[in-house]
Amino acid sequence: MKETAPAAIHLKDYAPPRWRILSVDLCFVLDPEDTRVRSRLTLARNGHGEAPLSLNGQDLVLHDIRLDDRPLQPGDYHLEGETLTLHDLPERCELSLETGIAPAANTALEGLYVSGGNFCTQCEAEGFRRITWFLDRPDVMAVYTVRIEADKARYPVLLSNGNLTDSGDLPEGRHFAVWHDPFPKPSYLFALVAGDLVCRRDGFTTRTGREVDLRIYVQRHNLDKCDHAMRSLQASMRWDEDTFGREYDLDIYMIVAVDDFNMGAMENKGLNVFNSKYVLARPDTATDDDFVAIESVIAHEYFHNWSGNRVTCRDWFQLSLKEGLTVFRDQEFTADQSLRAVKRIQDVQRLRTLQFPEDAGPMAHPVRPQSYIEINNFYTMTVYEKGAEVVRMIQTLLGREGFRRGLDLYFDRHDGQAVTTDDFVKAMEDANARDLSRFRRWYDQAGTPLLEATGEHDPRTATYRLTVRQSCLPTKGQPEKLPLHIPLVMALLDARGQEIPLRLEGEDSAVAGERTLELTAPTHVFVFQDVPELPVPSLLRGFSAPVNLRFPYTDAQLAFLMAHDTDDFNRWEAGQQFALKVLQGLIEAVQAGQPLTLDARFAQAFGQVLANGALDAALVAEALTLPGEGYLAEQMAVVDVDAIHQARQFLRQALGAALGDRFRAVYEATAGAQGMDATAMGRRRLCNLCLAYLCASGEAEAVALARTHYGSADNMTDAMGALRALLDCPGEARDQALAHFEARWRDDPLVLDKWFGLQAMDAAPGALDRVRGLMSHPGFSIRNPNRVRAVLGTFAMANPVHFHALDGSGHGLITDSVLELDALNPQIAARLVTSLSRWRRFDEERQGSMRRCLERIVAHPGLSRDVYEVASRSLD
Ligand code: LYS
Repeated sequence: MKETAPAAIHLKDYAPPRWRILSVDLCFVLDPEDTRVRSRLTLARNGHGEAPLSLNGQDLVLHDIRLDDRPLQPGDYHLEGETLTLHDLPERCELSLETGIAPAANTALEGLYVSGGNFCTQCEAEGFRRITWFLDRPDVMAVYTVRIEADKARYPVLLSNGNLTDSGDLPEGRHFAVWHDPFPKPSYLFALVAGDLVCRRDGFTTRTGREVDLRIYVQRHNLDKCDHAMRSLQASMRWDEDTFGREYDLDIYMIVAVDDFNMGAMENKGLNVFNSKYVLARPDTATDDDFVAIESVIAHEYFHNWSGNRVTCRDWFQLSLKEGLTVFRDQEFTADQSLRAVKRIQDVQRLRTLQFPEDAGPMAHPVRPQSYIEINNFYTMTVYEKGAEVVRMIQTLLGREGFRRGLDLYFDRHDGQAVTTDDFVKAMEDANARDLSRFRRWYDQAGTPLLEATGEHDPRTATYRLTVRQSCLPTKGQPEKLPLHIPLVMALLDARGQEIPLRLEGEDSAVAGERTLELTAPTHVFVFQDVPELPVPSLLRGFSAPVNLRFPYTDAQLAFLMAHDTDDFNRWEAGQQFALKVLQGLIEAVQAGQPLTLDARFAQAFGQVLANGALDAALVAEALTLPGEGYLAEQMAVVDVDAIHQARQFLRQALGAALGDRFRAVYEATAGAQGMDATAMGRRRLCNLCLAYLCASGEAEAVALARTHYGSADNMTDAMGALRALLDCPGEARDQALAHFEARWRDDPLVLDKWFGLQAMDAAPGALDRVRGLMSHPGFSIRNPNRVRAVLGTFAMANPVHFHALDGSGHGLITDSVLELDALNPQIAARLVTSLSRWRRFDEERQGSMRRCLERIVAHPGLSRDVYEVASRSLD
């Protein structure tokens, strides 16, 4: 056990800063082993009092310190642990510091580090304190001027935030650049890049005529993979003007792609730093999903310029203020670029498979957490994705126009400030004269609410009574849950699938179409008038709230909704619920040792979707994708990974066999789609899905088809589609294709990650040895986060049968890796630990194995705060 557990930080202890930093002058003399950072801070006391100045710093060597140009002696300041304290300062002063750091030795990838021989930074949340002593908190905003000096041949490109104001040569082959950012910003938005990079340039004219120079910096050999990122940036800029009236504010916008990056990307003012995975793409190297992901991450970081940079967070508990809002904005952007319903389906799938489990496990926390040990652990699905759902519900309650009014007021009122989620909701209330006080509970209450609905039809009075009850299970520290304000979008369908005009008891006239019911109490009863026959309710349309919904639908009603619901999302959802029922039956059969049979009604409903030529291909593909193993696990009292896998594989194989001719016909009809538009992408998706169903049978003919599909693929989507399909068919075709892929893409790390990932998720026997083999492959490096995610992350998250092998070998492998990683990169190590945190959900043997692994982690000497927090919380 740790001798002294790291301390938690609490929201209730927030206090405004005692000092302000009016301006920052930085000078970097770059050297991989010993970089010198000279900083000059103009400080002013904030309010009255005598408070000392306490600066944050981590892994820094202090070489020099001066107050108003007077050198200080060790007795004049106090340096302890990660704090530098100065007492008895005047109201205003200038502090000059020289610190030494070692970027090449920085494997945590926070602060200033080296990737691919180039310098880059990552400062959110608390990386700036690894660069120099500072008030490293988001409510301290300052104007930065940054001078960079480096060897000119090795580091021809020198970048920082804002505008370039000076540059030139220095003696001994060195050069310099000076950047000035006129917008006051918190330290987490600081960035510096220096290296041997080339850039793809283009431009954008804003609606008020500002010419913006757009640049994407990459390593030379990647210059031909920037077109898509550039187009995505331009589209984002245009969309934010058109949709939310937000315009860009500097003369230059730069994006830099780096190979070693802990997260997706970072919105540093005017100088985004990106994981290269979210920049580089050519149709032959990146899948359609990659293209879409790049577009959305580029948009996300761009949208942060308003929702994050112009208006930022007061403290890190408010993280969702910028992330939830910005995810909502990027989701809307993507929906407008493609098919809205498909985007919604995918976002909901993500939420259910990744956020719902988080909300039901030991790491559960509200959208605005109340405490943390390490803030990096709170860049979560809850803060991001549930946070976006909360913003979406506000839009549903206020309507699009009302939401836009609220957002305008929020930006107007708080431009240049560091604020809270309360300020955001307040702006929404004020702009719409609405009371959202009960709604605010969404920010403070963890857990996924459950809605239980029932309907009763009375033919005598022609009324339909819809009763809806809300509840939420306790989560850690929150035994009692209060009722939330939940928008329930719904309609009633008649026997022909038409929406029945809705008139509630006490209303004068009926309104056609759907309506939004507002739930605020534990139970509501809605009595609809003039409903002559028993309707089928279509509830929670578009997934209008992040909840679990239960309604006792019969199979026949689900099949009816699958075919007729006028809401695209709910038509998909009915299919998912039907599939879930069928799969649950199969899981029980596996557990009872009974033979498995295909449900005829389900197969028929499934086949009808496949045959429905009126539907968009992308939507058909979503409808034909069975709920994932993780989602199925969530529905079980005790997770049985083997039964889940067998049941799901059986259903895929049985559907593939029963509907073989139709899958084949749709395969032929959709094959060979050209182009990168949403229609072509939808066709490729459906085509590859058909191939996967055909291959699930393992029949020689299907394997041959997959082999040809791979051989003739002229794009990465089809190549990967073939490989995925072949994963179910052990044998020569599969081995040859995998070997060919490796040989072809050995030198492209992003493509090779796909090859690593595919094999890590392979459920065939021998997975542990395969994963060990991948880890000793020359291309594997435990220091590269993308590679770790591709191999270890995929194994832990997407190969449940082997990760949870009964002998504990999978858990052991991940535990060993966590401990090895923790010494290098605590953030990535902590992410991996979450795969063990839900041990209570399993049978006794697996519980024991996972618990012992967590105990082994917590007992490890010198553990990081990051890993300690996740492992210890999982245990208590
Ligand atoms: N703010 C970044 C984003 O756009 C992520 C930063 C991660 C910091 N640990 O999501």
